[in-house]
Amino acid sequence: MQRTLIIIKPDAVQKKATGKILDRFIEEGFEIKALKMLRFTEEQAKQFYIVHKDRPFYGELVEFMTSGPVVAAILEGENAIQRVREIIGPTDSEEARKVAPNSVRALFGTDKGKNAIHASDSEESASYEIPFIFSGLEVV
Ligand code: RTP
Ligand code: MG
Repeated sequence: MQRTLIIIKPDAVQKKATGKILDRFIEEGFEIKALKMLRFTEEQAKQFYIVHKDRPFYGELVEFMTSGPVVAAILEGENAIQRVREIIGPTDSEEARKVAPNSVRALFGTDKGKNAIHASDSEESASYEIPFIFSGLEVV
């Protein structure tokens, strides 16, 4: 069993897609081990995405992630990190609609910035991101 972090991004929360996205992961067999809505401060969003600090899109990403509430969850399942990445699809929602039309980003995202959902991409990122968002008391 493995745990991964997802964040339903401001665009998808605004579109009222939260329930549909969570339901998709439940139907795919994952168990929700923690769940909450929050709004990132600029400092928190910068720290969460610190690996991208030198990328040209960093400022835009921080602005987007602080633009409204998000919904974060810990999902548990067999090979969860890789399987969840497959279910969310490629970073760019426009590309996702071509190559993975049933993926979460194809269904609910707009483009390569506003792409509906984040998911940890490795064990290393999951072990940074999970305790960044959830305290031990919040995990069942
Ligand atoms: P995430 O971390 O959010 O799960 O996305 P990812 O692994 O698929 O993509 P990553 O390369 O880690 O990029 C993080 C987020 O930055 C925004 N982005 N914008 N405008 C752009 O060129 C661009 N590229 C990336 C997206 O919101 C992306 O999910
Ligand atoms: Mg990433």
